[in-house]
Amino acid sequence: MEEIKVKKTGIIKLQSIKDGFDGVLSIAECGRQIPFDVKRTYYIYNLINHRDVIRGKHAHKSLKQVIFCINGSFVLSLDDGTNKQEIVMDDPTVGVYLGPELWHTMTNFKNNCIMLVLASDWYNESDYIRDYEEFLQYIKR
Ligand code: T46
Repeated sequence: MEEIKVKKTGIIKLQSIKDGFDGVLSIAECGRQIPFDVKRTYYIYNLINHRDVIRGKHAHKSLKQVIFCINGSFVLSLDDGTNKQEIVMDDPTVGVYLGPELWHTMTNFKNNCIMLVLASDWYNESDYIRDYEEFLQYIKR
């Protein structure tokens, strides 16, 4: 995976145990690979590969997350307000840390893509910034 230039993010590589024809087991532990205690897990699936299919398009005020692509692939677009970068997510052993105040968008879902997200807190809509101009103002404050 390419080097990440955007701030408030980072690559998280999981330990994987390959078991020949019996598959692969990948491990994410809080306080080790995951830099926060996980309070919520969610996964997103049944995604169609169409240019109009887009998820994310928001930032969080304080939530920390790690996103994985555990099947298929998608493109994760990151924007810290200054730098922008696109990352192809296609390896179930590689996660991306999504820190607070990071605009993120997911597109280009292929091959029965499944996203798995580990989050530091329960769902709270007031933690979301869903308007890009508001995001730019928020990070300038
Ligand atoms: C994120 C990216 C990576 C809940 O009620 N509880 C939940 O835990 C979540 C995650 C969502 N929802 C509701 C809120 C919306 O009414 O489910 C609906 C769809 O959520 P949203 O449009 O935010 O989905 P995405 O894929 O754009 O974003 C999700 C997470 O919400 C977000 O925190 O960072 O995945």
